[in-house]
Amino acid sequence: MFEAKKLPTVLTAKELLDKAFGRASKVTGRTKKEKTINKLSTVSNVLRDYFNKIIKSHPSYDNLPEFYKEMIDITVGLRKIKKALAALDWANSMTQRIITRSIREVKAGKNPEQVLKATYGRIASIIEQIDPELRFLNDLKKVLREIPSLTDDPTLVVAGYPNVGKSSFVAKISTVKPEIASYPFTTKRIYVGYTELDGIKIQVIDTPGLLDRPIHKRNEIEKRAILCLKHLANCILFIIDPTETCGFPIESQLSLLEEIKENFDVPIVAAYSKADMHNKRELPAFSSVTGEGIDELLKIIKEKIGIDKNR
Ligand SMILES: Nc1nc2c(ncn2[C@@H]2O[C@H](COP(=O)(O)OP(=O)(O)OP(=O)(O)O)[C@@H](O)[C@H]2O)c(=O)[nH]1
Ligand SMILES: [Mg+2]
Repeated sequence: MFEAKKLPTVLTAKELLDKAFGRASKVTGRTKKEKTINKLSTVSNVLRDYFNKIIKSHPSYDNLPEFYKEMIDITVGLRKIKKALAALDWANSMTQRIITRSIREVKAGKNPEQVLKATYGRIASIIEQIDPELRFLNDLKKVLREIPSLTDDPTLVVAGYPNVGKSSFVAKISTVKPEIASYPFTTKRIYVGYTELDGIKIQVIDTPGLLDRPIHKRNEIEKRAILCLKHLANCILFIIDPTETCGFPIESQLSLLEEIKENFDVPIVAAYSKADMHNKRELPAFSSVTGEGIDELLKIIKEKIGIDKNR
């Protein structure tokens, strides 16, 4: 699985030049000519190793799971990342070509000091040209780190209006304390819990702010974020609070359910929450307070997730 944590910090143009020229300044040689050649080789090695390290540290974005691809695209743009990496690749081959040519000139008898000065100047100008890309790649690391790390386990997405009892349900069924991550592009948080059904690990995701209001009223970014749950969900649990203590009439809750049905083609299980407060049983009803109905609900979910496991 892709781990943004493993991406290295990216130096700015100035820092990278300081690193390369600094290393070269410590190099010696028996003659001026030899010393210059050694310095140029050092700069060449430092830059080549550096660029290769950064470029290799990135995954093949096209091959990432759809969820991540979509998340990254919404957040920073895949094209922008590819362009930045291509710029580094360009700077890498340009600087290598310049240094190779300069070494040849020194070997052929050109004034070593003049060649070194001119070469440093040209290298600096190339590296400075890609300063925005270097900075972008460094910021990217911070942004990508915020994307929730999810597993490939069968996934249940929990939906429903605010206060219907989504988080209580996730907390109730989780064998470990749910992890909290945030979507990088909003202040919205995502809660990821795990439970086990007959030995199968199930990832349970609570997405406050996403599937808790009419989709058609959302802005474009939110719509894309909602749709990106498509790549993730094997099943959606839609929680309805028939007591309306959540503050939303049951009609609104049902029409959101309809909308989610139209937008997602995964199995959807609708259930009543807060079963300790009412006697409605047209749908599976559960209580996160008393635990009533939870096992039965999980059984239904397990069957539904099982149907769609081969994605
Ligand atoms: N009596 C009773 N109260 C519940 C139950 N589940 C949740 N609640 C209460 O309902 C309120 C909302 O529960 P949450 O789990 O935070 O609801 P939520 O859907 O996650 O809400 P948002 O995160 O705001 O969307 C809280 O005050 C809970 O204590 C239940 O099974 N029975
Ligand atoms: Mg919640």
